[in-house]
Amino acid sequence: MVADTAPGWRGLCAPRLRRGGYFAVIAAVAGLVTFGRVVPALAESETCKREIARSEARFSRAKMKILQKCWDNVVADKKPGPCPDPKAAVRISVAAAKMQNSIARRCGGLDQTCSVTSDNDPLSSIGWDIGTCPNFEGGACGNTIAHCQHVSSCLLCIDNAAIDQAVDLAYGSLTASPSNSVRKCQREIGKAMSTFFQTKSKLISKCEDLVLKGSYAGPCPDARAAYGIGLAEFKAITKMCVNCGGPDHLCGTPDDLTVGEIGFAASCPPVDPPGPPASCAASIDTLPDLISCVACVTGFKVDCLTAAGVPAITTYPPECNAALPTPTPTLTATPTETATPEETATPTATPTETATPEETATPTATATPTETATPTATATPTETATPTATATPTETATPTETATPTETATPTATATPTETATPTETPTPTATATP
Ligand SMILES: [Ca+2]
Ligand SMILES: [Ca+2]
Repeated sequence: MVADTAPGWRGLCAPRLRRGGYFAVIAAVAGLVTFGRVVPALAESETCKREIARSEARFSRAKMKILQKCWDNVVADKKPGPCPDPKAAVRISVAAAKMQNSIARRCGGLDQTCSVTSDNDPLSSIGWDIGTCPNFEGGACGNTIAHCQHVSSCLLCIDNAAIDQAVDLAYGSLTASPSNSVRKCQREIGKAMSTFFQTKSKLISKCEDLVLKGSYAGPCPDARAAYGIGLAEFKAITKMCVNCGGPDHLCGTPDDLTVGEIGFAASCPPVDPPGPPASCAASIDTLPDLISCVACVTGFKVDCLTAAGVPAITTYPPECNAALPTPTPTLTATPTETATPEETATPTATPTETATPEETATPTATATPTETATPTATATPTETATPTATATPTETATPTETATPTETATPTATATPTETATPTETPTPTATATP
């Protein structure tokens, strides 16, 4: 199944690009007729397509960051939780409205309104003539797509579902702890997750934008992005190991914080990242299990979200809409998510949209350890430190983090992605639990 999807994931760029070329020819001819003026339809369609992809990625990153910061304050005992708190909820609503507005502006024609369709970029011209939203994990994101406002609704729904799940995974099961070192570890897990999400999203989006505007044939991620993604994942794993791995700052050694001390789901959600890597499903018994799960699931989210935004150049991987056997714990209360205001200036009020009201989930109790404010000096001491986080696995043979793209000697801080480097992109360690 995985092998089957890989070609689809990559393969559709060529025909779409050819179509872009076709339009370019039309534009050129029409341009002659109109005395050198470029036919706006092409430029607008391309602008619209790119704006959809860009604004989706921007929203997903904004929401991730807002929730992560909110939860970070909760774990640090600076705020009571749960998240999003009212302030975070407003910020998320604003980000959602921004996305809707920018799509309406770029895709809605002269009136900049999606629901008045006569002047819109036709959905077929932007690759969004897909009928219905491709959904996420068998959820509720299957709305009809008849115009660009429905595109916004679709992407917001998918983004919300995916990010809520990733955030729940990182923060939703944390054990309340008076220990500064435990809390530091807990905070670092969420932070590393969010940072990896941001970086991977940016890299893939950048690549996709090149494809959308016709300056790169695809597929995405290209080698450069893949290297950057591998490096970002490696850094995330290293950070988590440094902060959760106990005095030796290594994962898979006896002094690690235990899963019980940290608090985490008993098993990793069985999401299946598009392409070669296997399902993230695994029982979470050790710190390496936990870290592998966070990295795997986070990578999966970005793969799906970045694909959802660009139907013109890639098919939505079927893995992204595979229903999960067990509903993931929904601990992020998100009571206000529904706010996402309708786009303005809609003369013919389309009452259908009511963006994603299903968000109101159980506001269950979360970490919020009470005593000792001491905000745990999360100095993140060793950014560079121990790039060989598991180089010395010592006993217990846990294969853990070693899968990272190390082969190319000391990735450390130098970044400078040398295209050659291991375009593996999915170093997720898949720690085989060795109880
Ligand atoms: Ca319009
Ligand atoms: Ca350790």
